[in-house]
Amino acid sequence: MTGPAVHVLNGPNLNLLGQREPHIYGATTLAEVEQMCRDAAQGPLVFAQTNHEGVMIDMIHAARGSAAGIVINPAGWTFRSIAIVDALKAFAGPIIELHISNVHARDPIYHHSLVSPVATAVICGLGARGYRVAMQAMYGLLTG
Ligand code: CA2
Repeated sequence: MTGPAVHVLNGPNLNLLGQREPHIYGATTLAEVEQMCRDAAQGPLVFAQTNHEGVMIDMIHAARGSAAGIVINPAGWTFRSIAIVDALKAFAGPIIELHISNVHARDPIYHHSLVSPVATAVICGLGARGYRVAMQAMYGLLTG
């Protein structure tokens, strides 16, 4: 484990992944997503989920000291939280915003992300495998 550290941060309700609404979010659980990320990791990996906005802000601040890059699924905060956006602005490394579903094919309330302007890249609509793609993309960004 000599590569750069990556933090994969997941927002509200994603603990329910694989247990509810599989027609939208698929059948893969968050534990399986974590394993997928660990299998793809080329260095230290922090994988976390929280339903609490302040906890997520603390996690983003913690990443400032220890992560080379952040993959974040901000879930419902994507469309609402200036505080999450402000925290991400203070992170110097690459940020990949990830959504399991294709948010643009959904209801208009999911169309305008506040996070995208501060993200390096955005991945959506690939289902849980988007996390694997995000991990590969992140190492590409970090190692050139
Ligand atoms: O597609 C995504 O990954 C989302 O970030 C998921 C969020 C939604 O607000 C975003 O617009 C798109 C919702 C996460 C809810 O997760 C659940 C998972 C399983 C069952 C119920 C909710």
